[in-house]
Amino acid sequence: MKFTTLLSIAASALMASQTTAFPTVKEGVSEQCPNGYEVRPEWSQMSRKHRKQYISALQCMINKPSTVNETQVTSQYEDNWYTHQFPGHAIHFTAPFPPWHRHYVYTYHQELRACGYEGAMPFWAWDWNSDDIFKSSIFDADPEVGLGTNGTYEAHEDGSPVHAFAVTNGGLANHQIEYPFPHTFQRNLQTLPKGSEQPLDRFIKPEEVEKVLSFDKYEDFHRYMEGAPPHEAAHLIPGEEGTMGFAGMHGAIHRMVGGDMATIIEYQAPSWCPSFESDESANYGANASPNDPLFFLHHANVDRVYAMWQDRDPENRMYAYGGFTFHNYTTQEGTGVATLNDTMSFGFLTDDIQVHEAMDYRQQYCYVYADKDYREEDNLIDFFAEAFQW
Ligand SMILES: [Cu+2]
Repeated sequence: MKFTTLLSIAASALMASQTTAFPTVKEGVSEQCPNGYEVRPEWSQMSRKHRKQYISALQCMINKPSTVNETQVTSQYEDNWYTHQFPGHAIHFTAPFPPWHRHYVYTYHQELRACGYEGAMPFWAWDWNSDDIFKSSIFDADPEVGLGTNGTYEAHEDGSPVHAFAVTNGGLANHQIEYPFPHTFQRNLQTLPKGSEQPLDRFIKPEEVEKVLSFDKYEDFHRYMEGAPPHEAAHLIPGEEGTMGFAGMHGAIHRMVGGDMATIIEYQAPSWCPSFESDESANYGANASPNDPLFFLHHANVDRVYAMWQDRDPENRMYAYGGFTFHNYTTQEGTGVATLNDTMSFGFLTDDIQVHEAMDYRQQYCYVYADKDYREEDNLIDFFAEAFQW
């Protein structure tokens, strides 16, 4: 392309950017949020600068020593995984699922900040990308600004895998997980993972989001959004009573991304692990899923759906809460009566909080979520960088 043509494109981009750039902090303040509300962007809306900082911050967390007082975990990056694993029965398929993960994602964002990331916590809007989910901009091989693509399957001559579904590109290429046993972090992207009768991308459509927002009762909302464990008849999920294979929008993403996100770990799993086969992509609990950085962008979107549900009827929904406090994975039954004053534990990662402290995301955490037309303000610099290959 001629240089003059590039210049004229650049000039029109400059004009366009003046109408499409948005501030990263929304106007308006409150007593609780004197600096305004951060706008959480979708990954595709982030500036190149922020995506680059995000990747460097992940590297920084990998290089920081563990602050969790446990011997098996060696880095701050793995502290996050460890913290999510141990209260598993209390935070999945139970009432605290939405607020616990809200505070967890917030804590992770603070860690990214301490590692030099200056932007707001991004999300992965699978509902905006549901026509072809694996074409989301989040799957990017770029070593500076990408989170990597699908894993690769490499086999020895006898057919046994070298690194089954190891992610070998992007900013976290070949990242080694130390615990519960050493492996390269993995992805096995498929819309029809083994064990599913129909493609799971049907659960992440905008119509599904619309449906979940229509439930008035908190328990109905959180159950439909989270989904049921695999092989469990979703007998408590509204509209799905007794049917098998209901994944929900949250569960569908875990299972479709596969690998660490679905807790499919190495081919040679230790004896105490449930038996895995390298071509399987079932979800046996997803507790090791924070090993994949996509986890936090996925859960930011889960939180966005929760925020949208609250905003539909703030008076009745902002502090709506109830259901079970414990899920028994063997009997698939819930026990315990959940209340707003229950304590949520984050192990050694951060202080315990009570449920009611994680309800009003705007006033308690000072953020809002971007709309589809939002762009971070320095996208113009991105444009020049791309046009002139800086
Ligand atoms: Cu979780």
